[in-house]
Amino acid sequence: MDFTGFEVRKCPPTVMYIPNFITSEEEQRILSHIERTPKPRWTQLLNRRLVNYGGVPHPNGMIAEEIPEWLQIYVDKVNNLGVFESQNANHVLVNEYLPGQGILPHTDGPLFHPIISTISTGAHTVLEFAKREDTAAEAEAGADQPSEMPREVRFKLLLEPRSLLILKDTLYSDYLHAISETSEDVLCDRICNYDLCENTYKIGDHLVRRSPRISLTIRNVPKTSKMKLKFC
Ligand SMILES: O=C(O)CCC(=O)C(=O)O
Repeated sequence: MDFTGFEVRKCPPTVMYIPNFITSEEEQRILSHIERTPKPRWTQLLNRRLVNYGGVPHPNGMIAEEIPEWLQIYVDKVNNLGVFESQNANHVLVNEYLPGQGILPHTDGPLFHPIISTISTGAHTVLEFAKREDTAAEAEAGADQPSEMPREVRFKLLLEPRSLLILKDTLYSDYLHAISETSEDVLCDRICNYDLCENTYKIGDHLVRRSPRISLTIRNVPKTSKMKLKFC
């Protein structure tokens, strides 16, 4: 796919934002599958809950598991765009955020091929970016080792429901991303993808109330292994 028209030009390379990547019917189907996810499948964190599909990424290699068909459809849809170049996505992280919840500044770290694709469903959010300090801790960081250091937010992206976001290059390697723990977002001039959004927004004191949001972060985990069964 030619992404030229979807590149967010006002931030460092490379961000692609595709509004309405999925239809409302597809969004509803995803939300109803997620709603039916058994409670024990969820990992409850302080500020969100999540489910891994495809396996749990690990430095020794992810033990690959089959992604359910209802979800594989969207992994294929992203793979078919050629997002992961010569690779294919093999992992989906489902995050659920209630109003007031978010994710601390982090990089996705070395367990993933350095390209992130995220489908947003349910509601919007605002993703914030800060420049990474060049510390060994941050170089090794992942979403499980976030940074609580106060940092200057350099720019933001408004992620509307049904959109696809792709992050790679300098933006993957040199920037932390985060979602503030707030119940409403201010549409400020640091949001740099208004021109690509589905809707027209008014910059100013306009506040947008958050509702529950489910994100599907679709990535490639290069190091995988098959489950070894040991018989004695
Ligand atoms: O929910 C999102 O859009 C971001 C998720 C994320 O950054 C992560 O899980 O590492």
